[in-house]
Amino acid sequence: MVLEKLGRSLEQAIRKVRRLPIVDKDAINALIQDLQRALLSSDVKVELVFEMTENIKKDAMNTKLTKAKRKDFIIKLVHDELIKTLGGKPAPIRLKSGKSNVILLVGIQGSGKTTTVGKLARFYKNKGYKVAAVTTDTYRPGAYEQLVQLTNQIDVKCFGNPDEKNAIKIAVKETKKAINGGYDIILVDTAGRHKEEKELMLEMQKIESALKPNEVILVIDGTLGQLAYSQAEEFAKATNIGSIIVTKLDGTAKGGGALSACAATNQSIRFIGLGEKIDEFEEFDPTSFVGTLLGIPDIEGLVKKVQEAEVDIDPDMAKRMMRGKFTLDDLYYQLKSIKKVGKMKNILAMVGGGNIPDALKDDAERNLEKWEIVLNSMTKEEKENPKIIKKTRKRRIAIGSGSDYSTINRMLDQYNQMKKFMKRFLQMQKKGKGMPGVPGGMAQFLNKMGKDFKFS
Ligand SMILES: Nc1nc2c(ncn2[C@@H]2O[C@H](COP(=O)(O)OP(=O)(O)O)[C@@H](O)[C@H]2O)c(=O)[nH]1
Ligand SMILES: [Mg+2]
Repeated sequence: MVLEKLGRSLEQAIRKVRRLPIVDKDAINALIQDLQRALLSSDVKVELVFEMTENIKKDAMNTKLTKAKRKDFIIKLVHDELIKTLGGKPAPIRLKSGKSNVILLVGIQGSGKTTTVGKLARFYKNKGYKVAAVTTDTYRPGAYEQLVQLTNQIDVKCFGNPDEKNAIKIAVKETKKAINGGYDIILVDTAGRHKEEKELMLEMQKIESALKPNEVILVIDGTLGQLAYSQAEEFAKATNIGSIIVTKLDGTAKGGGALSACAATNQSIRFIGLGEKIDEFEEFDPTSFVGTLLGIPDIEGLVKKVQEAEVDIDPDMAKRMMRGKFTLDDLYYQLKSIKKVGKMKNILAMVGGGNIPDALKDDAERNLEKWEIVLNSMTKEEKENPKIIKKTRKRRIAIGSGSDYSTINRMLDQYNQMKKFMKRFLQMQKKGKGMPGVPGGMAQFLNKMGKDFKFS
């Protein structure tokens, strides 16, 4: 397993909590100590460890839940904090079909770029893409042969020119050849010597501006631990890093430090390298990664259970709301996500102190599908600013969606009420009056948002 030692100590800490008859203050303090020890020994930065554990402690101490739910809640706090530390799941690379997509790999020598080009080629080939590799490394003797050998294993074409000494020329010429060859994905390997070398950074910049890749991926050696931070920063200054691949996570005790350091640079980690072999590589998904680390295979089940006691708000929507924006789409998605959990009434009651009439709540649950059809007949402008929906527009929407006026009116009513309700909720937050019964995660989240958006 990756980060075996860290995983073992985290799992032990979680098991300890699970075994306790009740989770009291002492138990929380003991858990915090266990977590700190585990994270520090995985080379996670001291400040970050304290910030993480402080967050967990605060939420764990301040949240009132029933005894049974409390255990799961605290485990989920740990889980969420770890995921937050690892950054979210990156959006997939935007690959255009019918076009050649160029992915440029950068990083210092020995970080594992060439190996990773082979791994990526295999990964995308298995997904059905026509993949080619380009090597532009003119520094390392045998760099060209290294990649040829790797790509031969998986029957992927490798472009390069061992006789040319100018890396930028190679990059341009050989990538062009690959584009003409009609490849879907072209993986460009580069040289890397030392992060301080200005020349190297300049070369990267030139290759980037010549090739205009779909994505630049930084390859970082996981054995660096928290030192990965400064390296990632250095490269991010020079090139447009889109994501990071952390290699050599097999057999290093410092993986936690490397992963958290990379995430701290605000780049997402897209893949991780787990060995020298071409298939020792996987997509990085913080949720399942943390689930494995904590020894909680069914994190979904646990999350669901805790969700029943917790309010879940889409952070993007919350941000828009904080700026006073709340659209019909927001209403729809919010209700839909709540409906999925099947606890809409409880949740609305929880955040609103029961101020939304029952009839209204039931109405939303029942009408969600009808609303979807109505929404599909509306323009973006109308959804963002429903005020403009007057007679003529309403008629058009009714005809377009095959709905009657009452459905549309009902939805607009719901929207207005919900908007009013949200406004009141936000005002209360602004005044620092917490909502009774709102669990810590939500309250903390909104407080943080409040700070970000400077309420006063
Ligand atoms: N254990 C392990 N070794 C790796 C991994 N990725 C690369 N390596 C090794 O690291 C060394 C340098 O890799 P290379 O791809 O040549 O790095 P480059 O200089 O950045 O192109 C080689 O010996 C690789 O086999 C990995 O995920 N795990
Ligand atoms: Mg190389």
